[in-house]
Amino acid sequence: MAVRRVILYEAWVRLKRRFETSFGATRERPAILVRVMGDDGEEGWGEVVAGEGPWYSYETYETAIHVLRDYLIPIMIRERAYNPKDFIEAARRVRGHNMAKAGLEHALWDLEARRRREPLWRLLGGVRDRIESGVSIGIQPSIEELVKIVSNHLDEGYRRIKIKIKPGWDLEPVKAIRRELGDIPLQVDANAAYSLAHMQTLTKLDDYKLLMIEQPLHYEDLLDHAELSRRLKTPICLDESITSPRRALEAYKLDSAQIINVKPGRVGGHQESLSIHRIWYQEAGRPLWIGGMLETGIGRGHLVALATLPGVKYPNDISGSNRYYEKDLVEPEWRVEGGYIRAPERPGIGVDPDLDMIETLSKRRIVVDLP
Ligand code: OSB
Ligand code: MG
Repeated sequence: MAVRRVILYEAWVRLKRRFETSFGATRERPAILVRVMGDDGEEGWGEVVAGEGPWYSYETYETAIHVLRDYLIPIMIRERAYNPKDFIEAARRVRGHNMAKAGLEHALWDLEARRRREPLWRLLGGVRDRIESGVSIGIQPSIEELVKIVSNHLDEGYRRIKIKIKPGWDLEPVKAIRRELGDIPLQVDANAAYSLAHMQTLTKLDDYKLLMIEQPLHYEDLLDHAELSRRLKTPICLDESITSPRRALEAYKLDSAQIINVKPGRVGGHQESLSIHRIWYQEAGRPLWIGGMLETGIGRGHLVALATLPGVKYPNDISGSNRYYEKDLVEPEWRVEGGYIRAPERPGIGVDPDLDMIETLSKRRIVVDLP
């Protein structure tokens, strides 16, 4: 079975609240949606998680559109690589641009699962029908505000709190949360804002019984993280530094981290995520969890599917639609109940894109009809 048309939508969505990390803040953001339409009338959807600017990674929504339109879609067509595994093999010629690759690969996975009338999570090898939901909280204007937000999310049932930190917003917020809210499941994410020169602060953070410290050091580093791992009791979790299965293997061999956050966009899609799962969990026996990039409900569906894998041992950065958006782009919206999101039994990602809403929010639409 083949694909007859691909549509890229540049939809602009507005977060309920501004989301600030050590690398910048965002409120209005582009969601690049990839729609593949099969010759059998079935279709599949993916989402490119590249941001407006090259802050989290070098990719931006514009580079992703360029690479998809001018390289990845033509490669898919030329090689007739319409199933996700063939596509990702053919796409290896393109170096990097993992978020662009993942957007199209995910759409092909969703198409494949819908054609088989199977939930995507089962096709990927998932083993649970609900996933643990955590919440990632940006840097706030004040400690009081932060504590209030954390407390509200705990009341909503979220099973773990992650707060963003940066030099100057680290010990005080953590101390305040511990003082006000006690021994809650808490972790921090620095998005690469520190170096080994910050050892004093990092050592103090080590005393707060955090579940983990996520990506404290440089975004490409493995060596300094290995050094830091040896010096702290708190587990180190890598995010930005793990961009491929090869990097995961290196991180294991160097002991750079005890845990990794797998974001399929960052590593080039589901197939690459499964390879990382094999290396990190099945071979090395280490735990992982699934990270997020403030996706709309479409990208979130792909995250939910991956979070059913057996190596996922911590709550994920996969929250309910209402934590991000006034109204999500999918029906039904993603809901957290008692701290969990149900993995849908419906085929594919298990939710349907709201086409009217997507058309309305799209500033640009690129249609590629296959010959
Ligand atoms: O580092 O995990 C991160 C959002 C954008 C860019 C990087 C990160 C994040 C998050 C949000 O932490 C997680 C979510 O989607 O809820
Ligand atoms: Mg992170």
